[in-house]
Amino acid sequence: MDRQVLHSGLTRAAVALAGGVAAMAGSYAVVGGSPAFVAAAIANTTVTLAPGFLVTFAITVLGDLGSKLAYWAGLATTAVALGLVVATARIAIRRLNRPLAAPLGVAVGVGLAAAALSGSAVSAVGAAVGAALVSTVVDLGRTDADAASGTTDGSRRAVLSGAVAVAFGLLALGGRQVLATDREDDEEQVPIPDDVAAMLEDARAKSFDVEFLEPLVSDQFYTVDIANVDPDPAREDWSVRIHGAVGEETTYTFEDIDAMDHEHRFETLRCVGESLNGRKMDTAVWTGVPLMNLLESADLQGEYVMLRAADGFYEEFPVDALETGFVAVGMNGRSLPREHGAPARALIPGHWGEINVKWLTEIEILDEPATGYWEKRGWHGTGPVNTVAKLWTENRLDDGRVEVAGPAYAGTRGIERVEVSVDGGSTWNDAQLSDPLPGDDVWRQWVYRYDPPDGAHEVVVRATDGLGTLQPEDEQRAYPSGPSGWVSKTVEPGSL
Ligand SMILES: Nc1nc2c(c(=O)[nH]1)N[C@H]1C(S)=C(S)[C@@H](COP(=O)(O)O)O[C@H]1N2
Ligand SMILES: [Mo]
Repeated sequence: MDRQVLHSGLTRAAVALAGGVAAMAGSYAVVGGSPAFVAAAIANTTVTLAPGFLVTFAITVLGDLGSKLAYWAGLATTAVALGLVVATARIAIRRLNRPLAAPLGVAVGVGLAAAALSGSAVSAVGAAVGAALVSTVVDLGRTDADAASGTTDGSRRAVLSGAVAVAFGLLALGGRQVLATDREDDEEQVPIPDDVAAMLEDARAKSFDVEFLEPLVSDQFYTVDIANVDPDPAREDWSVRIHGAVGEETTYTFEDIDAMDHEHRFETLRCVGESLNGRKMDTAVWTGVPLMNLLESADLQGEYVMLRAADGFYEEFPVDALETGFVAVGMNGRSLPREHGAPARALIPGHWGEINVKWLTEIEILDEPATGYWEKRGWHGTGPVNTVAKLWTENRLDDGRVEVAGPAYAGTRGIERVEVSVDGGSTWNDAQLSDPLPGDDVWRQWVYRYDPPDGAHEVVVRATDGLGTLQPEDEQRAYPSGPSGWVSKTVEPGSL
């Protein structure tokens, strides 16, 4: 191929891609990482359309990296798609030979495409401005010499468009950051209610004084989402509809729920897809109303329930589990954070995390069993959690002893005992347990301190639940029914 043609083709592609990136940045600047972000639809589709085995592989093997990869793939696809729109608009408009035609054409083309992708006019305007900016600067950068010779310095224009896109992108990110910090500051101004503050203090007092051990109310609560960009429904627009096999269909707005009596509960969540000694298990103080208060007047006539959410997630389970369920609107004394399901989520005590549906929109009562989002993909994550004692922390104490510690959790069965072996499982010793927090579905901490043998040795931990059942030793991977087995770790006292 003619080098000149190849060269100008590459330049065009670079300008188009820079336009696509700037369009994304423009959209992000005005709507942030909300569902109206122009890349949200494509990023979320990658997960929804991916085959079940691939999603399972991503969750169990890649973990959080998997969802990051999916998000970046979504961003890249969006940049290329919008870049194609930029390129098409520029080629179509060039023939007009009017100075304002190119940016206007790009703005209209990208604006329409972005509106279709995001369903948001504001987001589309942001995208249009970004793409048009790149297009304009690149055309202004065409020097008189270029014009006179009829050629353009392709590399220079490619670099110029890239620089504009990057500069604009940084500006957009910076602007968002400032806005986000302002909002956090506002949130921190609101005092935590006294009764929640007392519960948080209780948890702090009952947490072991073990260095590097996460306290009984988690510092960092894990998140698991099917969407790369979470829903962000406004409170005023939110409602939950109770329908299906019911005598009386009802809908509650946020205001309705806000007006009801609120309770505060300690509750632990654990994801069925986590690794045996993983970190997708956490505890918070949740504020909300018992689900039964909402269902009272509905007259339930079916045996099963399907909870549905604003992100397209849905999970089914036996209706009995609703009896102790909760609709949470607050977490640790603040309003429920977006990533945990704002404005309202379900909490179903003792069950795996997945049926604790976030961004709850529907409670549908069913006559017949149905299949939930993860069950369609092969998981069995709607039942009670497995018993586990985790080994999260190993410390060397000043007196030479070794201190091992972690959380233990068995859902509503509770934890009665945790034993530790420091000789690979031959002999067992009772660990000390933290005083139980009030609540029917809360983890406890365990700690064990011992004089270590010389050199590396195998520490094994096992829990007994409140029914007196010892945690099974048999090791099972997370897929499909949640991890099980005794956690064990090689401890080398010399390296602690
Ligand atoms: N709407 C919705 N609810 C959801 C999910 C989701 O992707 N969408 N993930 C579920 C899973 S798999 C888990 S483990 C828990 C995690 O809750 P968290 O993100 O607040 O920790 O939420 C559950 N509820
Ligand atoms: Mo989960």
